[in-house]
Amino acid sequence: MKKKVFITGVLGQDGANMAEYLINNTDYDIFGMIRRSSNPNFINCKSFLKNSRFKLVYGDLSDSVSIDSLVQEIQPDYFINFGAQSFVGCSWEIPLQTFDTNATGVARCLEAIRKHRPTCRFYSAGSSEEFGDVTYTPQDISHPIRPRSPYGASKAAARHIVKVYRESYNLYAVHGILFNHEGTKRGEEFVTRKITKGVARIKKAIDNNKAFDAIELGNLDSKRDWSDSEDFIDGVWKILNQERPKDYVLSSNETHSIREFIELAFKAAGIQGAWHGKALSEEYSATTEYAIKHDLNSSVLVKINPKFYRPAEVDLLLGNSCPAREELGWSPKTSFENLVNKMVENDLLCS
Ligand code: GDR
Repeated sequence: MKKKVFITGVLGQDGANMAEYLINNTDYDIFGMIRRSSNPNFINCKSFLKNSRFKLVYGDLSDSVSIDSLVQEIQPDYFINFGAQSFVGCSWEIPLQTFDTNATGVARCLEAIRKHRPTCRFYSAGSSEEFGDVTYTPQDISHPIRPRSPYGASKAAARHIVKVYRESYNLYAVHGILFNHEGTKRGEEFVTRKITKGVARIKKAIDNNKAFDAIELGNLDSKRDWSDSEDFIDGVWKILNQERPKDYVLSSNETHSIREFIELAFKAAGIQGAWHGKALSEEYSATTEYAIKHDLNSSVLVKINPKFYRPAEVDLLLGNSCPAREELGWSPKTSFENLVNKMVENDLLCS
C-alpha cells in the first residue's frame, strides 16, 4: 500500500515546498491541511494543487477534534507539522494564539498520533528563535533555550513536549531546529521578502519614470543565518527517515546582517546605493551618479520606521549544522548571494 504523508501549513512556504518535494521524489499520497478561511491563498500550491496524489483537508491546530479525526481517518505514515503562527514580530500582539497553535497544537498532534497511529513519524518545526539571546556562537543543538519572544517560547515548549512523547511512548517524534530559511514562496511580512518585493516595486517605478516610496524597516543591526527553504526540505525529510529519532540543527553556517541583504538585493536589480546617517535617521539611498542618470526625484531607497522594531530582539544567529551534514549526508546547495538573486529575480518578474 502507498504511504501517506499528512502536512499542516501546506499553504505556507515550507508546507508547499514539502508537498512539492514529495510529489517529485516519492509515490506517496499527500494530505495537506488548511484552516477554514473565506479567502484562502493557494499561490504557493499551484504546481501540485490538481495532482491526483494531493488532497486538501480541513482542520485546525487549535481544534483537537479535527486533528484527532484526521489522524484516525487518514492513518498517515508521516505527520509533518509546518502549521504555525510563524511571524515572530506579531507574537507579542497575539501571545496566547501563538502559544496555543505552536505549543499546545503540537501536543494535540502528538496525542492524536499516540491514540490512533503510534507508528506514524512526526516532525515538529523548531526554530533558532528558541536560542534567543545566545551564550555562544555558532549555536548547536546543545545551546541553552533562552527565547526572546512569545514565538520563541512557544517553539521551545513544543520541543519539550516532543521529547516527552518520544521518551514516554516510544514515538518517532523529532523537533528540527531550523535557522532562517527563505525563498520565492516566503510571506511578504518577513524581512527578506519585504526587501525583495520592495526592490522590485522601486525598480519598476524607476524604469517607468514614476515616483516611489522608500522601503520602511526596523532594526538593521540583527544578523541572521539565512538559507533556501527548498534546501531545508530535503534536510527535514532526512531527519524524518533516520533509523532512530534524533533532533538536528539545519543552517547555512554563515551569518549576514539585514544591511548586507539590502545591499545585495538592490545590486541584483542593478540599483547602486549607499548608506547615510545613523540610528533612526539611517537611510540607504541611490548614489548621486545613479540618481542623476535616472533622473530620480527622491533617491531614498530604505528608511527606518520605529514601528517595525520589536520589544526584544535576537541580535545574532549563526548555526552549526555539522552533525546534520556528517550524519545525514545533507548540505545546503544555494549560497546567500544566489538566494538573494533568486528572490529578487522572481519579484522583478512578478511586479
Ligand atoms: P525572524 O524573521 O524573526 O528571524 O524569524 P524576520 O524576517 O521576521 O526578521 C528577521 C530580522 O529582521 C529584522 N527586521 C524586520 N523584520 C521584519 N519582519 N520586518 C521589518 O520591517 C524588519 N526590519 C528589521 C527583525 O527585527 C529581525 O531581527 C524567522 C521566521 O521564519 C520564524 O518563523 C523562524 O522560526 C525563524 O526565522 C528561524
